[in-house]
Amino acid sequence: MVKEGNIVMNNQRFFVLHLKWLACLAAGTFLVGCGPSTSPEIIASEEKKPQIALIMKSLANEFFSTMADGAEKHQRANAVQYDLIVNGIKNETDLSQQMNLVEQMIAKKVDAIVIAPADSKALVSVCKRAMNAGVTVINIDNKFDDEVLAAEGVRIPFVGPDNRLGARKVGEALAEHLTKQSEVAIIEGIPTAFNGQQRRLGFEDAMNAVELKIVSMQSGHWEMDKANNVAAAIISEHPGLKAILCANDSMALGVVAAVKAANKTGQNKVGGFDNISAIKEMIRDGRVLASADQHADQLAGFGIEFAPPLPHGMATPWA
Ligand code: ALL
Repeated sequence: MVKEGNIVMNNQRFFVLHLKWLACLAAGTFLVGCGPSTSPEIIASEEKKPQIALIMKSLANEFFSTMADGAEKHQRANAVQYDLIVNGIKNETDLSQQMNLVEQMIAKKVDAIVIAPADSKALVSVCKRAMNAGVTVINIDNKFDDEVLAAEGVRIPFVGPDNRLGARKVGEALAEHLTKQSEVAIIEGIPTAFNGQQRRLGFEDAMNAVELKIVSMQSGHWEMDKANNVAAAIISEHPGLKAILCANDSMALGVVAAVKAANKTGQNKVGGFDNISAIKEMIRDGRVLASADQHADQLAGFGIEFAPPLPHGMATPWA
């Protein structure tokens, strides 16, 4: 697959990392191109257009509002080919609301569901119900758990980035500013999210590679306030702490505030993941050292293009 993510850093040194976008079947192993293609096949206007439902996580997180905007743009560029229904949940942990959304989309008889699951295990069975009802399911962003997919006997294609590699690159960027045995902390996402687990592993890879000391690893559940509380406690418990790596930028915002409240700006370096707009500003002024950009605006579009009810060859509204 083809689209790329970037690592962004402040202007002390700038480099771009090409994160791979992976598309694979649960049991399988193929990489598929989901990039721009040619000659759209136009569906005759009297035919019923496929209805695609995008089901995301917390719309309070800019990552998902950007994803929604990108998906709507993609639909406008392919308006003759499909209709889009955009759904999200209120907070990161509201699994039952996300399950309800899947049920509602089954009842609505949509043709395909493109889902960024809030949990890698809990949403599999409702997606299986959707498939049994004849709905195509495409998994984006946060991959479903392979063991649960196998236990349920379903194969669901996944489209998303290499989270471990992205996090490793963010960790390496931070590590360049630290010396051996410096104390660092990791703030994880929701522990049952596969992409959160991968990011934690990527941060650990980078820290271990240069012998930095991970003194604390705790979950901020993807949320700013929770990460703020967790970071405040870690900072006071570890006065020698040098850096905090965050599995997403919402949490990095909370950590930057905790660092400021402890008068440690500059002493505690911060890394994030997503490159949301508030973080771009902090990267410019050095409050955050690095973040990974996984192009939220394009991710849903690539998932939609992978949905079999649609003809191949859609217009991609981004260059
Ligand atoms: C992940 C996304 C984003 C986001 C996080 C919080 O699945 O990749 O990093 O910030 O969910 O919901």
